[in-house]
Order: sequence, then structure tokens, then C-alpha cells
Amino acid sequence: MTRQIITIAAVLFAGTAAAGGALNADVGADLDVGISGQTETEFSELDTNSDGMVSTAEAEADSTASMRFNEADENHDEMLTKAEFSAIAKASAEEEETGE
Ligand SMILES: [Ca+2]
Ligand SMILES: [Ca+2]
Repeated sequence: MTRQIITIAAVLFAGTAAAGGALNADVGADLDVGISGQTETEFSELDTNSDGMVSTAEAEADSTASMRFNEADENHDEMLTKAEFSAIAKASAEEEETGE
């Protein structure tokens, strides 16, 4: 009886580990492409007047963008270009990585 429980536990653990490994592999593979695609979408969503720039007012719709606006706004014109905005996503992703 005890042996049976151990076997079941081992099988469950192996299954969980395999599923977790597959999950991490998928996330890793999509990371580079995923960020730029996601950033593109987020940028478009924040750029409500579609002028190709996210203003401070537009950035307020997103807490991360709003919080990081000043550090992302490299030329301090109080507008984020797509390149400046993508730096926010990149910095956030790197923070998440080091946070683990
Ligand atoms: Ca805009
Ligand atoms: Ca700027």
C-alpha cells in the first residue's frame, strides 16, 4: 500500500515536472518575438490619437508605462516613441528575470 502511494506520487511529480519544463521552454522560445509583438500592441492601445507617440496623458492608462515614463523618455520631450516605449517593456522583462 505504501509502495503504491509512493509510485503514484512519483508519477504525479514526474508529470508535473515535465509539464512545467514544457511550459518554460515555450515561454522562452516566444520571449524575443513575443515582447516586440506585445509591445507593438500595447503601444497602439496607449496611443489613442494614433500620432505614433504616447504622451504622458496617454501613458496614464498603463501603470507601468506611467511609472517608467520619465526614465523611458530619453530625449525628455514628454512623448514616448515606439523605441522609447519598447525600452519600458525590455526593462520590465529584465526586472522580472532578475526577480526570480
Ligand atoms: Ca498619441
Ligand atoms: Ca521622447
